[in-house]
Amino acid sequence: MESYRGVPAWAAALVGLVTGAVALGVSWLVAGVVKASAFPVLTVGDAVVDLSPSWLKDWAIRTFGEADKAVLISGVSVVLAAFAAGIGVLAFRDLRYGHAGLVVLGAIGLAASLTRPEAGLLDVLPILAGVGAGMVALSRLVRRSAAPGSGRSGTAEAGTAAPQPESEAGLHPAPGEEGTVVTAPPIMRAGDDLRAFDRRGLLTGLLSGVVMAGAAGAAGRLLSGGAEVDQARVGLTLPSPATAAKPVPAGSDLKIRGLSPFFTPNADFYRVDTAIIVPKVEPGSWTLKIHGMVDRPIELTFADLMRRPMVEADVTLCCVSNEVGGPYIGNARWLGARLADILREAGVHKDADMLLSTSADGWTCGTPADVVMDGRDALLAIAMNGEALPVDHGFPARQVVPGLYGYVSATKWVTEIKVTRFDRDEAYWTPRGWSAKGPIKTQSRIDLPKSGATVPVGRTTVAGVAWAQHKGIDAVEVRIDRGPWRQARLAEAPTADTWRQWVIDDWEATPGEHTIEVRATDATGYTQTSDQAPVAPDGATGWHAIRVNVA
Ligand SMILES: Nc1nc2c(c(=O)[nH]1)N[C@H]1C(S)=C(S)[C@@H](COP(=O)(O)O)O[C@H]1N2
Ligand SMILES: [Mo]
Repeated sequence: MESYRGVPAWAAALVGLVTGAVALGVSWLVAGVVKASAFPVLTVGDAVVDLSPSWLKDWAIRTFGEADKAVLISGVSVVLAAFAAGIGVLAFRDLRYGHAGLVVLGAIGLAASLTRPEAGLLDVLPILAGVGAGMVALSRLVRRSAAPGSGRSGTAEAGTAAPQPESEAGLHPAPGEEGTVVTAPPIMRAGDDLRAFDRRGLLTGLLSGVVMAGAAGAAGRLLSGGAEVDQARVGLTLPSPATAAKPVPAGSDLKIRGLSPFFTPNADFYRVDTAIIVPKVEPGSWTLKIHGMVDRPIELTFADLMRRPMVEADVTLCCVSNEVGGPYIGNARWLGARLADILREAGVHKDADMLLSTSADGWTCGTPADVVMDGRDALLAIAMNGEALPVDHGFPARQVVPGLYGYVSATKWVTEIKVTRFDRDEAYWTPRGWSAKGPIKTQSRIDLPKSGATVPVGRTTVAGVAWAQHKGIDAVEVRIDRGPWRQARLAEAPTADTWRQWVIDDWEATPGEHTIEVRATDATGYTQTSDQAPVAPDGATGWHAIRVNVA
């Protein structure tokens, strides 16, 4: 048994960390080479997302917003780093313990990878390679940093075969070893007993480990095909629409500073999904399978899709997780093929009521078939605001259905639509505490002034947006300090499928604290309820209210 007890804990922990980095780097490299469906660690993150209880996920989305994934990855990384450091410490007690630690890490990675819906057998390879590389790195690092026999640090030959502390114990006993007379402190001090701790060997070893890990990881990322997908996306020439969008009336954008613009630029468009790294789907190999309760299953290639008559439509997308007054809503001009036409070609059975769509990363979504077939602009979209779908927003193709929350309609990176029934199939969020069906609730939001802002005394503009997709907004009312409701002036909107801006420009703000509330009435005559409902299971209700300080 090899034991190197004279090595300080920080050095042992560093050895563990670099071992972990090498293992990861090599596994990423192999993932890139074999085109595995995901990178290890990120799969662990994915598994954490899927296994987390809904309250935790909801809390994370609420607390961290769009940074929720970064926070998750940081969390997984911190745990992993602590584990790796522990492996280093163990390895200096007995290399076999360190190796066992790596095997445990690999087993966690395997469990996470193989339980992913998109998992293939190939996903095993990166993890096996990573564990193997980690073992080699760990053995080498341990031996390099604990070279006995010199009496000085830094003289041991880097990368030489393992020193044998036992065999040399008579001459240069390793500190702390049973039966020796050396009384080395467990933590090294400079110039002190350096016989078992080769500082230079350790540092050069760590350095080469870091370089290897970085190079392997970077190569893996390159090989994973992301660059090709970006190229394909940028090189895409969009077909011109067979059906153009309804002209946007002149007054649709009030162009008030601080008010959400009528069209949300792609770069500012909210993003919600369960993907930790977004699927990079090459349009050349993308297909959409339509099967299940149909007369003729269909498989569309991207070229097939591009040849179909294109419909342009302005649709406001909204997330069910959007709190009253929240940011998870955006309006865009979409370009795509009409889903209903494609489904009609497949021949949907009369008793089918659900379209269960699946994304390239295995997420699923259940959309009521009648909604998609009722003539609204339900699209298989390829473009957003005049450019190919951004990768984050579903390149090369996604669903867009006006009037339904994103989790039941807006599948990004969509690759499959199974025509089925709600009483036979369940989509991703349904067993996680969200309603199987999710029509968008009529809502309104105050964009300015900002909540908590201090505004000057006198005439003050209050403005925001209101939405009731596919019904349309008929009125927006605002009240100050629970006084009488006043009608806001509504901006135009091309169709009932988008939000509408609204404004009050004659509020004479008086000094002090004021509460501003808003409520909308949709074209069915329904006025937003003041009852506050949480986002789960089917969307928040209540009036958006803000407080401002006038001074
Ligand atoms: N593949 C996939 N598509 C998805 C999701 C997802 O997690 N995975 N989330 C849905 C949800 S909950 C919403 S609100 C919309 C958000 O679309 P966006 O990110 O383009 O704004 O995408 C939908 N499509
Ligand atoms: Mo959502």
